[in-house]
Amino acid sequence: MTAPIYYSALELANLIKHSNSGAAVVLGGPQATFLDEECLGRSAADAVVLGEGEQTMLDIAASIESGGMCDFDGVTYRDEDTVVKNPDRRPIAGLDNIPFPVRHLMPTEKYSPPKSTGVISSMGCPFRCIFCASSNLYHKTFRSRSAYNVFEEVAHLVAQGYENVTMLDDNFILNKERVFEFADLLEEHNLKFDWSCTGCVDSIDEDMLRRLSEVGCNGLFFGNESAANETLEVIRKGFTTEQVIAAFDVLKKYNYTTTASFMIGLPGDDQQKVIDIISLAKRINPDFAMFLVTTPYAGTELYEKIDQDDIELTVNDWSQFTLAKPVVCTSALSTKDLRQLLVKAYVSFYMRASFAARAVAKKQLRFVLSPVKAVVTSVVCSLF
Ligand code: B12
Ligand code: SF4
Repeated sequence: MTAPIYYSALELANLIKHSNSGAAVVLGGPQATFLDEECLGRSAADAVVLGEGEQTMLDIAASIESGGMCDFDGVTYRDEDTVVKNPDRRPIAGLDNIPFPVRHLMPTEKYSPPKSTGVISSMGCPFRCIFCASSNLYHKTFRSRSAYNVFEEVAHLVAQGYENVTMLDDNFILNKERVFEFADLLEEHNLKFDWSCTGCVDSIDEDMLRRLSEVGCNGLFFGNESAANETLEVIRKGFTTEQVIAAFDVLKKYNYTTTASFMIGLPGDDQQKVIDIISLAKRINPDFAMFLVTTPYAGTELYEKIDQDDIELTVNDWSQFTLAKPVVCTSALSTKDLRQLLVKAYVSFYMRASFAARAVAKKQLRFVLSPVKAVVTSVVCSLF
């Protein structure tokens, strides 16, 4: 579970337990991992899987089957009236040994074409951005599947009629050698499908972008966050605005569909810094820009040190942690300011004639309008 679905997941756990007290209910995912004891205190669930669940869930099933307890690493569990917290489990070593997801259980026909799916080719991230739970969730390490194993999964997907694949990793392009190897495999086996991936601007180089565009990769997602180098340093992003600008200049050469994400309300943000973010977004001119309000999720340094940074929590309700509604304020920006700036950012980025012209030229209008409409509606609704 993630933060916004926290209460509904706990409610579902209770419903299941109340209708069948013999059922074992196990929770997992980032929010449960970081609030494990609280989850068991607030619900009737039996156990929480800490971090990655592939092996731990199998161990839990085996243990329940043999009438035992979930008393092993990687699990916090309920033992009658007490909650027992075990240490984290060691990260799974060989990711290639994890079977591919059982996608045939997904009713893909209910989703509009093209038939699309996501692939996870690595776990974790070596960086430590203060607003992100990923490195804590995955033991501050980056582990990846081999290029061949990822190729095998996508070959299987293409054979099943998938036309579009998104690499949902934190940073797919981090390990260049693996990226080139993957590209060679796609070319060698003449595998044709549209795909996109994630990256950090400091991980790209022109050779890699050229190579990826040759093998069907047509979209890249970047978290750029701020336009101020001092803020990028505070949040430990590890790159500068100059690198962002240079990266997007190269991306345009290869005709990628780019998405750039920015955060509004980071420590030290004031009106001017947000205006600078909007200007940077227009300067680098991605196909899509996302402006998200800074949200201190459990498991992040921002959440742990909320009172020490120039940022204050104004909402304690996890269901509001959606990135579209301010749950914080900074010393210079109230929650009302943040809401207004969010609307301003979306309106000034998307309501440009040049943006509409490009969307029409790239046949993206349909893709642009629905998410923009959803975000703008949600932001406008939250104003009242
Ligand atoms: C891809 C992604 C998305 C995609 C998902 C696309 C898709 N089709 O799956 C999209 C863009 C939709 C998305 C949306 C959101 N996301 Co997101 N997302 C990610 C990302 C980058 C990867 C998730 C992933 O698939 N990982 C790979 C799988 C294998 O790992 P996993 O999900 O963690 O699951 C493992 C364990 O956690 C555990 N586990 C997970 N669930 C369960 C359940 C049970 C019962 C058990 C036993 C175990 C278990 O076992 C799994 C296998 O090891 C993570 C960051 C990260 N690296 O994890 C953020 C992350 C999960 N997202 C996050 C957030 C905040 C959100 C949003 C709230 C943001 C928003 N408002 O848009 C929404 C929430 C959506 C929802 N309904 O819950 C946060 C969660 C923080 C928190 N404490 O809640 C993360 C950690 C990033 C961050 N900011 O730190 N996200
Ligand atoms: S924001 Fe991206 S680069 Fe930073 S820690 Fe999270 S996944 Fe890694």
